[in-house]
Amino acid sequence: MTSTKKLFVLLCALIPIWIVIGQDFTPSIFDRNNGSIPLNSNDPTYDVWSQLRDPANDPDREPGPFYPGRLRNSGVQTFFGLPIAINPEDLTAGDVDVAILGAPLDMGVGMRGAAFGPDAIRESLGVGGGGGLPHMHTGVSWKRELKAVDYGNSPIDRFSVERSMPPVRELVREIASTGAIPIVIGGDHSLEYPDVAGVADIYGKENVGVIHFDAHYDAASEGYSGHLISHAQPVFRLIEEGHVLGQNYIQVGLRGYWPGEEGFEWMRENNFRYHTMVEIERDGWDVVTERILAEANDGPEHLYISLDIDVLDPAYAAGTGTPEPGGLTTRELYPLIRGLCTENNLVGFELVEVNPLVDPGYTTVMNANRAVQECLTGIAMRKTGITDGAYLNPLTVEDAVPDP
Ligand SMILES: [Mn+2]
Repeated sequence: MTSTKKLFVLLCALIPIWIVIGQDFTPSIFDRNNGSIPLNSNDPTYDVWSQLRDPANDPDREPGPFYPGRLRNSGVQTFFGLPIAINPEDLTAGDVDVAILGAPLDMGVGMRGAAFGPDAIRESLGVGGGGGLPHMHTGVSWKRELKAVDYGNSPIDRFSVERSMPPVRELVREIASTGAIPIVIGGDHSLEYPDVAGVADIYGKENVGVIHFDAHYDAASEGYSGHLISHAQPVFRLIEEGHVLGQNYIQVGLRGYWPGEEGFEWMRENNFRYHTMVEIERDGWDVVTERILAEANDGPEHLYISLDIDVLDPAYAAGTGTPEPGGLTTRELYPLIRGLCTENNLVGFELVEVNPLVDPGYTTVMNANRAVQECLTGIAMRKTGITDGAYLNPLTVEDAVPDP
């Protein structure tokens, strides 16, 4: 063998060794035990906003809300038959009090359907209030008192809850920056994270208190099911990131089997105030209502309400992703929502977890529609100068029925 051939054979023998030495032993994303799929922020589709159409060739129009209908209940369907606004200039020009934003996101609940929530609420126009007649309990017509608009839907990345958070937060912030109250119609409860953070972006971290109606506490940590955000986690993120102080976080309606001991300990460590159905069973709804109204007044001057429809008993709201028996009735929930929205400086409201696909009786959509209108009525009462959340219409009760 020539020396050249010997060298060649030696080199060939070394190749497998080089291959082994040259291997990168950092965990692969497909590694069974160490896998992770980090978000690729360099991906051209990462930013949902970048996929929006170019409005450069749209016809010029004066800023301000506009009606998409021809006659009432015809044309393009909007929330409660309201006019449309699509940018902050419209809100400012129209001196808008309330802008209702749809957020069709349901990957965070792990069940298809809540993404149909916004359009189901738009289509449920017939559930009273649409025509602007006064609310019988209060004599106030929110449609006459408030300038409210449909702000369209948020862009959503249907394959990623994480990627959908920034556009929702930006739109909520945009509405709040004009002084209008954002009302977000979900969508699943992941939305509470961008909704409350977007409001806190305007009013300041720790300057907003939250009343959270829910059967569940939704404060699972970052490690929950390996996800960073889902409908089980928004509260944890809001507290850990410092948007809301625990002592200003008030929960209503907890029941069933979640959280367990660990979750209650976390809430206590963070000075949460919570009202379980156990407390309501022991002390009665009226007593607990008084406590909640008092606590709402004992906190920051700005209040946000998060309404997970599953706080209602499934008899009233079976059309939801995680129903839990033993909940509130509509007759308990409505006056409290109305009272909170009347007595407090409300800076945001969300309705989440309505799933029309499992709502065959239409019950959930109907009751959810009315819950939003109870809040709108409260905001309108406040605007007309009524400060008592328990105020009732003299025409329908005080003058007609003698005091007991
Ligand atoms: Mn929830």
